[in-house]
Amino acid sequence: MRIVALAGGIGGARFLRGLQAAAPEAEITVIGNTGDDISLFGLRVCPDLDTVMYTLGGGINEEQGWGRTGETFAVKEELGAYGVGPDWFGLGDRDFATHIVRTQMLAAGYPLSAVTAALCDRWKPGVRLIPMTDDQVETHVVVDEPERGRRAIHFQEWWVRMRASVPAESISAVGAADASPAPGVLAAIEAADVVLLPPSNPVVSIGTILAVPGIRAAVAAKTVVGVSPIIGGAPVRGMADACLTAIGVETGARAVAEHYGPGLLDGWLVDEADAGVRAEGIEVRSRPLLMSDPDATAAIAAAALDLARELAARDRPGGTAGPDGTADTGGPDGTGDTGDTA
Ligand code: FO1
Repeated sequence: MRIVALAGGIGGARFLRGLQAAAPEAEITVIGNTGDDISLFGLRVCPDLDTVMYTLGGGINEEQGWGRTGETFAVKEELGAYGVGPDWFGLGDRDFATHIVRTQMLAAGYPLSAVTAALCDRWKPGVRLIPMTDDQVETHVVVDEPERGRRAIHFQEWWVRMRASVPAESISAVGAADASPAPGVLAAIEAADVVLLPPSNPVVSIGTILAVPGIRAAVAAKTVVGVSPIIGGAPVRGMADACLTAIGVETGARAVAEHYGPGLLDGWLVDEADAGVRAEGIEVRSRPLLMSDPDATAAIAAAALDLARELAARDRPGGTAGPDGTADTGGPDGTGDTGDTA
């Protein structure tokens, strides 16, 4: 079975670990968000790519969900001693090595997709991790603070230094409109049996990936199942509510489904707290969505795959979902015939 997942940072990476457990035989391609990328101290930092790579490769700081386990901060302290900032972004010594290797390879002319593949040669995440684009895209946020007035700042400054405490007047993926999908992205989507939208930030993670020309249309042509990052009107973690408010979308499981739209989403998993949610043209199912432990996460991923199989069978000419919702013809699991004899 071929699965493509669009992933952002912490929530997306944790979901992917559950997906691997739920579908150990599947060929999983992860299209990673690069809008969070930032240049610091002359180095290119790719938070969402690294979070997926470290989480699936076993090097993540589990409590934080980002950065390396067993980290030290001697370099950060020395930079501080020189008065060289910023000091609000916690780069550890081990993490610096990743950014040095990445920056060195980028400077040598390798595209980000090749750099990411090279870094993954070490970490062996068990998925193919491709950045959404090799072109530079950065999410910037316009804020208006009394003492400093209106200005655009990098997403990381808003997210990490300000904790999204200052309302974002607007959020834009700078460069996205002129970017091209990285090599392999469109082919992976087209070959996929199912595309999953993990419970990543729908605006600055999934939304940014979909903003790269060509990706949304390619995804929309497939069977797509998403997992709500909002439970009972609040984000499970992070500050997706601040991002949703910035684009005028209510912080709710239904509102996010409608934001993605029935043109994109075929299925949508919501938590039991949102069991009554309906969204026009989208098959909504409710189940526990808290990724409280690996087994719970694997069960969520399995439910997403089951829904995808059911919807793929329903949408296949001549295919019908059986009474228990299982596919009665060949489907994403790749078994059986297509059901038609033509
Ligand atoms: N998040 C924080 O809240 N504080 C940090 O100091 C911080 C440092 C950091 C360093 C490397 C990295 O890959 C991620 C880091 N993050 C930090 C998380 C990052 O801001 C978010 O993971 C994503 O950009 C949003 O998904």
